[in-house]
Amino acid sequence: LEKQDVRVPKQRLLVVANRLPVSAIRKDDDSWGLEISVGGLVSALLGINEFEARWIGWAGVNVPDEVGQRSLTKALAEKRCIPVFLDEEIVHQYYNGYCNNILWPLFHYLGLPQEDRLATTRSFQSQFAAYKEANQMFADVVNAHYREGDVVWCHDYHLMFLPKCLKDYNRKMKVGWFLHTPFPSSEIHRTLPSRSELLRSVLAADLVGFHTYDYARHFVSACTRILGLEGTPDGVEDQGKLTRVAAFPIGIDSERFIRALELDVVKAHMKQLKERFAGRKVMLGVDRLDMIKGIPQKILAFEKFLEENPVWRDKVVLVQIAVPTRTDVPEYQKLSSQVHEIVGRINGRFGSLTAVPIHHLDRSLEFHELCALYAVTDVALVTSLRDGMNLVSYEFVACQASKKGVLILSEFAGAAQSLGAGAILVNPWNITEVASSIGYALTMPADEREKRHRHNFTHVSTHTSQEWAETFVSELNDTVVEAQLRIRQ
Ligand code: ADQ
Repeated sequence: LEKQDVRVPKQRLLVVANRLPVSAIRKDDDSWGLEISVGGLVSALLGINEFEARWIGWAGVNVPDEVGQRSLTKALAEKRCIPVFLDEEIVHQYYNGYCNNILWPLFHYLGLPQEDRLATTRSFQSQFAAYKEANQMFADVVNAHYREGDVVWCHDYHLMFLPKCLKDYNRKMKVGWFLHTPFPSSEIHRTLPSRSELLRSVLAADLVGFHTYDYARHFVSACTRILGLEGTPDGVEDQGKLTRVAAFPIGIDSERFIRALELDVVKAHMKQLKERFAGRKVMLGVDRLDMIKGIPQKILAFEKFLEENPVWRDKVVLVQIAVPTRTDVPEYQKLSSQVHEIVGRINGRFGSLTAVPIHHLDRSLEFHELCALYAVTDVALVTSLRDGMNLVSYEFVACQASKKGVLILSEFAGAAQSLGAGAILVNPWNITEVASSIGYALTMPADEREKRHRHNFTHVSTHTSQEWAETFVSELNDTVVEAQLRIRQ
């Protein structure tokens, strides 16, 4: 077998995402410190054995000098990572501007920025130009490393222009694109000034994937209504070329979480947490601090629950972890102050000298701490206003084998389609409904909890991130083969 493996090199998979799964920090002696972040995508690809994966993306650091670029490229090569160098202005216009200020809110149904229409239009144009320029820079790097037979998998809303740039270089390149956010209704997408150009460039891919069937359907509708193309059960057809469009729901590496619970370090964290919250039920929220996660709405629902149920006031605690992201975008700074203000008010109102009802942490937790927290939780609250999938809900379920806690889950998270039967589904905008669901979850009989948990646990442990990645990549391979066969016939 080993001999065979040597003689037949594995097919290469080029994974292109805005950020590499590595953070680079330049040291005083001009060498580089690299920190790997084991996110969902990394663990998903670790499980794919038949491909040899390479990463292409931005390392999250500005490296203006050639010497630095050369040494970083060399250091990253050992981690199978290839950097795309973006200067500060491009990052500001492309990443902070077009990606995070325009596409992200729009795809989550929060609309386009409206403050000052003229200024917005002008900055929109320059940000879109920077977006295209950045995507072209990614394409240049992919093209420079591409070898015949490689499969190229582009990720997310940052790189919607990339499939077209790649096909312009080489029509034979196998290109897939996957969106991690929702794709909104075509009525929302059509408000975007660059709506047609973006759709057309995504359609240049051979396979286009979404978390849910609904997002895929919205995308096909946008192509038929905005571009006037034909939607088929398999995707979108344009002048005889079919772009396959399908749902590929992501999962997690559930075994990694299940195994972690057996570690002494995690057990020690659990013991500490149990002592800390003795006599109280633990409710948990874990989110990036982002408008889409519905954190203020969640906390207001918890306040309403305490208001209406005085007996619970010293018997329950809400632990809300909200790690700040995109801190240089003003809306995110406003959200952070808003959350702090609401938490302060509620703790002032319902706290005592010895305990407060909400523990709010705005920092990232280390993996083992996070697992321990998931495991000691009685009720998890995932109340995203919109969310592509939401992996926190999956991670919570994976860590609940012994406790069998309850998941309250937004019907606007993609996860509602997979974990809906086991969770309590809520409309996160309806604070009264969320408050009464908290009461229901805290008093749910053990047999009902067990039944709901079993449903969700079976799903989470069988629909893993590895399976997700494998399915997408093998379908991408097959799609192209099919297309080539059609041409030959
Ligand atoms: P995110 O919006 O980042 O992802 P989510 O899917 O919940 O949302 O993933 C967050 C990840 O970050 C989880 O793995 C979680 O453990 C971790 N995390 C969050 N807060 C943390 C903290 N304080 N400390 C440590 N870890 C923390 C985007 C889309 C989602 C989609 C994913 C994957 O917005 O809808 O599910 O991509 O496609």
